[in-house]
Amino acid sequence: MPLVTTKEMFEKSMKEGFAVGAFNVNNMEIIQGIVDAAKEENSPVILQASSGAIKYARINYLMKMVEAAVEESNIPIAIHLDHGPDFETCKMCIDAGFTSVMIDGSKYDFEENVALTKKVVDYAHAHGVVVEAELGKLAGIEDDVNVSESDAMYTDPDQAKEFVERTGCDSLAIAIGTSHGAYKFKGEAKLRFDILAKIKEKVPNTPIVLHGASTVIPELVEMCNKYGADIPGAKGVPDEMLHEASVKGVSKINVDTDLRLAMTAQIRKTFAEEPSQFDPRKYLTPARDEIKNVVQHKIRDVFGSSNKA
Ligand code: PGH
Ligand code: CA
Ligand code: ZN
Repeated sequence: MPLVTTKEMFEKSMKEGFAVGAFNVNNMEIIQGIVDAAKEENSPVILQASSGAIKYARINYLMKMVEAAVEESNIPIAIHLDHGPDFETCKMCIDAGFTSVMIDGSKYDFEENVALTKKVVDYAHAHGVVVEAELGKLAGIEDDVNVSESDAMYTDPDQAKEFVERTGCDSLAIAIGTSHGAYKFKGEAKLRFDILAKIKEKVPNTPIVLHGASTVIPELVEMCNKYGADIPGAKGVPDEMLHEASVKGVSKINVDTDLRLAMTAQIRKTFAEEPSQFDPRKYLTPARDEIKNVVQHKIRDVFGSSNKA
């Protein structure tokens, strides 16, 4: 199966009430771990690269590795730009063969966000590529953007309708209380499912995207800390809430932090337990296996996308 856009997987997700996992990639081991899990679960999957990941891995390497993953599998795989900061970055990815791009105009005011998103949509659609846009602001750190908690804003359902109509975007990232990174909640985790329901009412046919959706898996945080890390008080979105989101109309769930934790926990463990070992394959193999475990759990037990390929 060739690389696909997210169109069909999202249509199926809205009809059947599950979410597709979108996992951030920046090297070979991460791509292999994710795709091996999706293959075993016979699930569609979105591989996404931020502009930081593209700077790190270089766009040609990323594309070639994703193409290799596609050749080796017969599940639907989309390659998506995560948090495209401007038109030029979106255009670069479209020209390089990405099947989906996000233009993140959430840092601008409403009118500027509409204009920028519309410009990306026009170019993308002319090239058979779909566009995710964002309305509302998440707290926390994105690759290049740092939004303070007081600046975070829930998505306004009425604005969402106007935004989708005026931009023609294919999917919409919303803010309902999640944030990027390992420190999402100081107290209890809380998501505004009431706002999600209102948004679904206003734009019932637009796939909804949830960013900042890592669980910040406690066992992995513990393992990192046990082997020398200093990540105290980290907290994410519990599995039950993500499952609820996937049933209540979220079509795409973004995960980056959990993969970082998975990789780091296993590498730290090998370094601590086998200090005489210095073959990268010896610590990258368990790291890749842990990524696969994490992704497989999410697909099968939380997002509900097993056997939806
Ligand atoms: C994300 C990932 N990427 O766009 O939204 O969020 O930090 O919760 O993994 P996390
Ligand atoms: Ca944003
Ligand atoms: Zn995000």
